Amino acid sequence: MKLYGSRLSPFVERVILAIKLKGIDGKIEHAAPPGGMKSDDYLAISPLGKVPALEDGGFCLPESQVICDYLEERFPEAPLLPGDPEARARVRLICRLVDLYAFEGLVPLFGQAPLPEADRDAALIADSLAKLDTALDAIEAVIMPIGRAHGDDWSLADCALVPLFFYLTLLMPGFGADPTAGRPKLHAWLNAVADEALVKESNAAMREAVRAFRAQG
Ligand SMILES: N[C@@H](CCC(=O)N[C@@H](CS)C(=O)NCC(=O)O)C(=O)O
Repeated sequence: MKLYGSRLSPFVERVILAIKLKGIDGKIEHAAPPGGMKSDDYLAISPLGKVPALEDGGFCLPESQVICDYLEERFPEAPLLPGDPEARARVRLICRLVDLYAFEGLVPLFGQAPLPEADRDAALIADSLAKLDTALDAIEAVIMPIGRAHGDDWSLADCALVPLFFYLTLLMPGFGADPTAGRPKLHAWLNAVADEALVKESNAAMREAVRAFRAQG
């Protein structure tokens, strides 16, 4: 199986975390999109020209959460969805809140962060931070109070939250905001997972990818 995309992308990183938690690293070859993200070759693999995409034999699959769901069914050992319907729904809800609402708030901050204060778009930033507040409050309402996102075991919710929080903690302080302020459950979750080897390795790999990206200028 081939996974396209680098660890600069929080969407690629979500899939990499699922792969590591499932212990299937050995089955996965990592690759850059052939000819670039908008090349004909890569558009045949990922019609929107985005990363990640997974290739499994002749089957090509874009969209990080759909890839994670596919891996969950393809490799049911080391499950990343709990057995109980309510707990499964909580995990899926966190993934959905991350995808539909948190990234909507985060994405504009990528463009604003490198700009000098005077060149920043204050209205866009205020709108982004408000969207992030709404998304993070919704996640705070559903996340479990201790341990991993849904309790004792790793789940697809952690795979979605770890790379999201890498970028939130990197970018939000530069705009005077803190992603866990007033959100005790998310604060506890972040503290609990930050000490895990899996998360340390993920954060280090993403930091290095950001450094390399910035060094390109
Ligand atoms: N909803 C998609 C988002 C993927 C996405 O936006 N990937 C970015 C990299 S972080 C990308 O490929 N951007 C290139 C582009 O939009 O042209 C997923 O979950 O996989």
